[in-house]
Amino acid sequence: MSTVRNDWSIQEIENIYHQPLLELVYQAATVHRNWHQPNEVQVCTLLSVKTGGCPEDCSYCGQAARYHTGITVKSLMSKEDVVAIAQRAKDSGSSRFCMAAAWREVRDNRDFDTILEMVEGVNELGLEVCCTLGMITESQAQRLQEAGLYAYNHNLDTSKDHYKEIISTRTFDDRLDTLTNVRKAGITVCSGGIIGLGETHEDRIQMLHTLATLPKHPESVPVNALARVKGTPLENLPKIDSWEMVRMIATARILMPASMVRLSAGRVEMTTEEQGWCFMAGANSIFTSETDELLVTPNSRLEDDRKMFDVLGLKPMVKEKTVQPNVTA
Ligand code: SAM
Ligand code: DTB
Ligand code: SF4
Repeated sequence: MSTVRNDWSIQEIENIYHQPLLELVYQAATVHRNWHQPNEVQVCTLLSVKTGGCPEDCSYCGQAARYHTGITVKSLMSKEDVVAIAQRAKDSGSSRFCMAAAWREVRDNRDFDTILEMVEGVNELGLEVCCTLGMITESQAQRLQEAGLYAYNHNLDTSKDHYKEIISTRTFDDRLDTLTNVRKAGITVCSGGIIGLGETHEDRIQMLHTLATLPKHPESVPVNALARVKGTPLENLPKIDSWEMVRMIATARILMPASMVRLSAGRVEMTTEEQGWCFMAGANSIFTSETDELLVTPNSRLEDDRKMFDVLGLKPMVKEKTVQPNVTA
């Protein structure tokens, strides 16, 4: 029987992660079928509501002001524009809308008031509203919750050990503090990471261990492959092999059976076959966007995603449900 466990040991995760790939995928697909409808994939629309000019030094990120990445910096969008995009996203089959801002942290100023209005407006459309705005305090989380925020995205990105090689302007523990603030406010947690940052298998296992031993698993776990952005310190790292994504997704699925596992950055460089393996391994959520860009890097086109869903026999999930296992043996 598959139950939700928060007491995984590193050794257990190593044993799962390092299995022969087909064994691992079979095990993950079995867990997936016990907990989810395998033909349903959550479609989340991602929108960058404030782009670039970020003071942080995340070495993977095209939006950090200190790297010369040539992106167009944009100040905070208007509530009206954002709600109009959210409406179109809903009309094209999205059930979640995620607004991202290139901020280190939220400040209690007029921009935050505008974000709160955006959350209210998008929530009124009946979409699950998600934000990713950097670090937030407990009272900011509370205000977001009161405005109707459903989920907050805040990734651990990598292991605690590897974190300091990637970012120096904040710590891994700062990330965990924000996740605690989000939980205290009763907002669901979206937290995952990136592979391809020059980390070892051990780092990936450590990151999954941190996520899977939180007091409550994140309701969503995005698995990103590094989108290599010219001008960032990591621009020349090798492209991640899709089997690495499959292995990561399958392990996440087994460790956190009730969570949504999102095949996030990196899809644009994957074929339908490669993405199909990720869905087989338990991914059940994707990001789309109106502009075919995730934030500042290319994403798969909506039209191609529709074709992929047809080929693989997938359909957009209407709304994330409170998941109950459908078998007990
Ligand atoms: N500024 C906020 C923060 O960092 O928490 C919110 C937006 S930030 C762009 C959200 C997440 O996107 C990061 O934590 C990281 O996991 C992911 N991300 C950013 N750039 C990426 C890249 N080039 N490739 C893959 N994932 C990336
Ligand atoms: C997440 O885990 N991935 C998304 C979202 N959360 C905010 C962002 C991916 C960014 C990819 C690179 C870019 O376009 O900037
Ligand atoms: Fe800023 Fe977020 Fe990019 Fe880091 S990942 S540089 S905090 S936008």
